[in-house]
Amino acid sequence: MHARDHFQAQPSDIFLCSPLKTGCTWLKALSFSIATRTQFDNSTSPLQKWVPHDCIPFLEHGEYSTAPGPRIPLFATHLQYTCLPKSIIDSGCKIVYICRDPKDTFVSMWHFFQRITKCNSKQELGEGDLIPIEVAFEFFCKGMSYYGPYWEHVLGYWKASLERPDKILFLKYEDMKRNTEVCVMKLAEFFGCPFSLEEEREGTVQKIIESCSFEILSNPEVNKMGKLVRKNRFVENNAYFRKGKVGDWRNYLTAEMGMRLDDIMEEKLSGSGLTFHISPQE
Ligand code: PAP
Repeated sequence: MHARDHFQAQPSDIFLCSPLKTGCTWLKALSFSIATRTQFDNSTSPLQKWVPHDCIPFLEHGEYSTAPGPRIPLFATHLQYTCLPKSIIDSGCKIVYICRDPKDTFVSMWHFFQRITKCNSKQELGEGDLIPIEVAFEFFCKGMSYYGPYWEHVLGYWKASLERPDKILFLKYEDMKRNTEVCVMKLAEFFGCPFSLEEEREGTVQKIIESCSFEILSNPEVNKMGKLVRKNRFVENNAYFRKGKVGDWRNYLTAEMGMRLDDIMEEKLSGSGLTFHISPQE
């Protein structure tokens, strides 16, 4: 509501949108590196001292006016498409959306909530500990989830991307894992700053991919030891870097739970052309 009432998008602004836990941190790091590649190299990159969430601020909580990172026309949000501030659509801003297999998304979210701690709480346990995974799974399947039901979130952006493919780039975490290079090239083109032949020859694309890989990105001190404080809660930055794997849900959900969520998604997405079929090898 704050962003809706106060945020005024400029036509050149680009928005990175996602449900929770679908690869936003990674997408922010890649996008930031692509957009600022002529200003910074690996050693001078603000990603060395700021967590990606501080390099590209969220619209939520009005963070865009207080984020410590350098000012670039990139913003992020977890809001559903229909909840975006009107000026983003009216100004014809570009949007990159990333989503993920809902089973892995749910498992990632469940873990993450256990890492959220109240600032003045003496409790060692995070709030998520209060909810067993089976109970949380029921909520997720019923659509009770942060930023709304998962299927509504993806469908809103999916339909908009079909209507305005020049303005909305729709990505999946699994595709980005499988072929990061193609996604990075697509992102650069979409941002309006494609890689030149010289940059390709010099390996700029590979350098960006490498610097944003799970292993490297999770390594700077700020991402190992830093904290993100939000109102009366905080999260250690290393909670944004758990495993970064496709198919980790198998370690936490039964096959039946997996099938149930697949069935729900199939029903909710039917006729849309969007699917989340992931091959077992992944
Ligand atoms: P957010 O919604 O709180 O911003 P987000 O970054 O979207 O979280 O998702 C976090 C997931 O991305 C984590 O997945 P996991 O719990 O299944 O491990 C996190 O590990 C993963 N992730 C973070 N950085 C990277 C990266 N560089 N490459 C691949 N995956 C990553």
